[in-house]
Amino acid sequence: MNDTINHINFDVESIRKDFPILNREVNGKPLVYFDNAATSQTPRQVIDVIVDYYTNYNSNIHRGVHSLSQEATDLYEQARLKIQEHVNAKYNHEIIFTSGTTHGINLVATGFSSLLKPSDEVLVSALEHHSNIVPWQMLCERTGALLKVIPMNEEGELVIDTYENLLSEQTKLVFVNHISNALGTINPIETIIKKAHKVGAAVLIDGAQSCPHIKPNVQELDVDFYVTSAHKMCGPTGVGMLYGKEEWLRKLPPYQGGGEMIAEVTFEKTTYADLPHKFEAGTPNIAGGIAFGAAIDYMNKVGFDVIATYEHKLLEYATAQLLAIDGLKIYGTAKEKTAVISFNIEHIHPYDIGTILDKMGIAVRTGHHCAQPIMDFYKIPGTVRASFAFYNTKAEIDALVQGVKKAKMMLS
Ligand code: C6P
Repeated sequence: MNDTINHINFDVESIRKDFPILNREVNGKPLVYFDNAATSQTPRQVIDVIVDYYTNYNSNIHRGVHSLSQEATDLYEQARLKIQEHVNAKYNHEIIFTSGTTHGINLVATGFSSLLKPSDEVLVSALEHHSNIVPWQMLCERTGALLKVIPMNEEGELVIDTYENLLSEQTKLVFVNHISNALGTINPIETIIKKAHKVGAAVLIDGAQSCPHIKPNVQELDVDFYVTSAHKMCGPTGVGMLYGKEEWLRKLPPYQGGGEMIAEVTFEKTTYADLPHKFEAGTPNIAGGIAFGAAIDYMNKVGFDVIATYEHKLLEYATAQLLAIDGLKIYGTAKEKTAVISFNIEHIHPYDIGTILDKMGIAVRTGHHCAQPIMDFYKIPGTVRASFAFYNTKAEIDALVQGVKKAKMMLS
């Protein structure tokens, strides 16, 4: 049956059949999974790829002349090409496999240690996840560079006028997320990148929350670094990617030393492998990398345009329904936002609401969402966060709204 939420003709029931976990019950109730911003669910098509790897060609890559190793290497490198195509990178060697967004950011932040001096400045946005704050603070501690913050407003949008004033010839790096995990705000990264480049600063975009909803075009954006995690977009945990412009990846030193990242090793001197292997020391998450490619295939088959339109309808519907609950406040009301609703109910702790919802089989995240500065801005300990994906339904939102009403009654 099609979900005709506001006349969108999207066969969500057929999509849901791809996700085995959506059939399970939690606490005796059908699972309603609204914690997609933490990690998305995995379709059978991706699970099968992982099972196939361990069943049929489990072996190390780039090392063996034997057939299994070559099969695994071919499929792993095909996955790199899928990621390249997905983000429209110019070269496949600009795609570095990582263990996820956090790894990608740390790789770049560590690499900049030798490129910054104490008079340099780096800009971070007020809307960042801790992963896009702490590595840069550590970089500033190492180099003496100054960390400045692009402020946010009450709606959860960045204040671009102030950003412009913060930029100067001292600014060497700007790092902003494409979409805020805590509020769902879509940041104006095109403008942010253009303005940073005018003063000669490089830009890293944290795409952990954008890749499930938007196909980024790194060449059109002219972004220097773009990072994401496969597990936010129907792929497995423990794998992700760093896109870096070739010139930057050549400039940065290797992040880790080890096997496969070298050209030649003697006790006197080691020379490094060319890109992308210079940044890929050790045995990677091979099944994960191949499954990352399968997840991209799956999402492309569903279609990013359809996903964005459908999820937006879910967002509009859920926002209206939740706002009708007396005392409920939504944090993050940006004009441009994805399907994330962060909310609180007057005088009730978010954790208590989350716990009661769980008893009803409804999974949401509660707390600061690894974005404590945002919670400090609103002077709250945390929020309840419901984050939607294209396999969620209007009926599930109705269940959430009923659940929140019940939780409010029990806790007031
Ligand atoms: N946010 C959330 O519940 P990793 O853990 O490396 O895959 O992703 C880190 C990360 C970085 N940036 C943003 C914007 C993110 O949302 C996340 C992960 C999850 O919001 C888990 S904390």
